This record gives sequence, structure tokens and C-alpha cells, in this order.
Amino acid sequence: MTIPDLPDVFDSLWLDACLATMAGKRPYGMLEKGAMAVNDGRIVWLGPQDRLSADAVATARSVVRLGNRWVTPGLVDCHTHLVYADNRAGEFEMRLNGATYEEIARFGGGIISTVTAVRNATETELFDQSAVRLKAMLAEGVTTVEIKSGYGLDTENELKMLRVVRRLDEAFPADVLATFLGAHALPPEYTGRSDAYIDLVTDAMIPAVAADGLARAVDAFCERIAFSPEQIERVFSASRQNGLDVKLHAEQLSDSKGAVMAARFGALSADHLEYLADDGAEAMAAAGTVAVLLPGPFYFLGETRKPPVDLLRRRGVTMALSTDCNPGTSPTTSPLLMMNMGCVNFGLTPAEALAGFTLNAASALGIQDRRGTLEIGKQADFAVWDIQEPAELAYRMGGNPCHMTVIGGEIVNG
Ligand code: DI6
Ligand code: FE
Repeated sequence: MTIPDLPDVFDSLWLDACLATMAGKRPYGMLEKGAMAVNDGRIVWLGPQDRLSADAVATARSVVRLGNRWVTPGLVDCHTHLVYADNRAGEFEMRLNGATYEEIARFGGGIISTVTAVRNATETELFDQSAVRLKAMLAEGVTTVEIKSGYGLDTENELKMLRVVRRLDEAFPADVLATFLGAHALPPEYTGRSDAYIDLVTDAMIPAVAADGLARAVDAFCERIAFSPEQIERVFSASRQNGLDVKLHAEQLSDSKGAVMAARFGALSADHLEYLADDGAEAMAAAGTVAVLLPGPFYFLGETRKPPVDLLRRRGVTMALSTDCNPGTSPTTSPLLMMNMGCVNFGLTPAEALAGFTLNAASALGIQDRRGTLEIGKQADFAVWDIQEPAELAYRMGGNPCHMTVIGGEIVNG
């Protein structure tokens, strides 16, 4: 295993590792008794440790011995609403004390209560509250996070949310990718005028977001209780005209044919998908649109309809998994708990669950060329775990076996 143009001196060498590279033919891309070399934040070599020369070890600028711990690619959380203010524990309590959804809504609850909280929060308050959640994710091996807007629902507050996402990206070593989700819910001031709100999204918000480079992609919520496929087509056309990628919350509560439409626009992903039918899966497979499965809201809302995992496998649709971190339907920052739920509730295998938080999540964000696996040339983002085998990551319910999180070859946690 000789690598052309291998530098003489490595910035860092990571020794005594069991690598779950998530690349190649073996389960988990396993490579036991492995080692990795990093230069300029990238993996420049990995392989069996006994192939490394004594000289390489002696001259490396830093050597980290990992005590035969398992190393996976840094986790990628490809669908979150991590920036929000306050929480909805009170609403959760009301629900469990017997209040109906309508009653809660009448008391200003539901998604609009978070919109009110976000509008009332300063940028710094939003940043501080969100930073706590991002820190928790980093401590559980997450190195890349996508964060959506969607709780501002007017130009000023949507841009405020996206500026907070940008500040998080600057303040934390993790790669934080912003998605504009203006078409998340109808703001109260537009009640009965949803087309007029979509005009605002397409004519004012999307151009403003694109002009400031505040998001890479646009997401929308396609559902009877949110926006119709026709309205979302307008949002997607405007996004494409402004050079932004698209993705969609689709088929969460009904088969609205959102996935077919998303695939037609070459969407990076269609997410949720509990009610996905065969036409949607076929279209996604043909377009290379990734299915992002979200066990958190399924569990938290006590849903019973599962996403059609067998159909997705049969059609060869790439499956990712994500936290959907949000205050209303998935108040979690734990990818490992989602991996457990993805296995227990959706029937994923532990290997599919880990792929869903690594290479397939990277595909859902269009960054699979630089993240998601441990391979030469990729970013040196990885997580080191106190586990005896990779399946243990999905097996546990709670607890955090993350020993260390490494981003660009630097230890950021542990
Ligand atoms: N689907 C969800 O599960 C979240 N948004 C969406 O489109 C819910 C967000 C919330 O209730 O705050
Ligand atoms: Fe979501």
C-alpha cells in the first residue's frame, strides 16, 4: 500500500485504532489494527499499522495512541431545526394531561409558539440557547450539522435565524450548513392567504438569502397542514433560479406526492417519508434523491405508520438518518439514540443506521466527496468510541460512549 506523493512528515498520526471506515466491501469498512495519517486537516494515509515505517512514527509532529478504540467517520446530522428559542415542555405536559392539539393551539401553542419565541429573542439569545445543543452534539461525535431556519416566517426573522447559523459555524469547529425553510408553516398574519405568503418567500426571502450567501439549500414542508405541491413547486423554481439546492419534508402525515415532485427538481433529499408510495421511491432512486428517515418525531408523536424501508431498499434509494432536533416533535440532540430507534422502530440494521449518520447523510447534503467516510483525501473528521464493536453504537439506549471527537485532525472534544 504505497501512496504516491506521500509527504515525509505527518502533522498527526493516529495509532492503535479499529477503523470503521464505512468504505469498501467489508461490513462497516472494518480495518482492525489500523492507523491514519493527517496533513492539513485531511486524511493522507490509512491502512494496517504494521505498514507504517518506524521513521514515519518518529517524525510525525504528533502521535495519538487510541488504545484499540473504534474510530468512525465524524457523524453528520443532515436534518435539524437546532436554532430555536425556549422549549415546548409545557405543551408536552398539557398533552399528557389530556389537552387536545386544538386546545394547545388556542393557547398559542404548537409551531407558532416557537415562532413567537424566536421573533422575541435577540440574535445573541438565540445563539446562546442553540450553542448548548450544538455542544451536546459535538460531544456525541457529530462533526457536521445541517440547521434550518423556519421559525421566523418573516424576512427579518428568517435572516436573523440564518445569521445565527452562520455564527455557530464560525464559533464552533464543526461544519454547520444552513438551509432556508421559509415555507415551514403559515405565519398567523397570513391566515387565509397562503399564496401571498409564498409570494413573499419566492420574491423577497429567497433572493435575500441568496444575495447574502446565508444558505446553501431551500427546504419546505409539503403537507395538508402546511403547503401544497403547487406552492412548493414555486418555491423550488425560485430556489433553482437563485442557485440554491432543494430538499423537502415529504409524506410525513399523508401521501401528498411531494417526493415525486422533489425528485423532479433533483432534490438532494426527501425527508420523513412515512407515507411514501412506490412512485415516490422509484422517482427518488432515478434522481439520486436521498431518503432521510427521522425516528425522533415518529417516536415523540406516537406515530404508527413507518417509512417503507423494504421498498427503499428494493428500489436502491440511499437512506440517511437524522435527529430532526426541534422543540415540537423531536427534542433531542442524540444521533446514537436515533440510531437505536431507527433499528428498533424502523427495522434498519446497525450498519444501515451508522451509514445513515455518516456517508449517506453526507450524500443528503451533497458533501460526500469530502466527508462521511474515512478515506484518503477526505476531511480528517472522526469520532473515537469506547465500544467493543460497531453495532454497539445503535444498541445502547442513552449514555455516551464517545471518547473523542476530531475535526480537521484537531481534537475538539475529549
Ligand atoms: N416537521 C416536523 O416534524 C417539524 N417541522 C416539520 O416540518 C416540527 C417542528 C415543530 O413542531 O416545531
Ligand atoms: Fe424537520
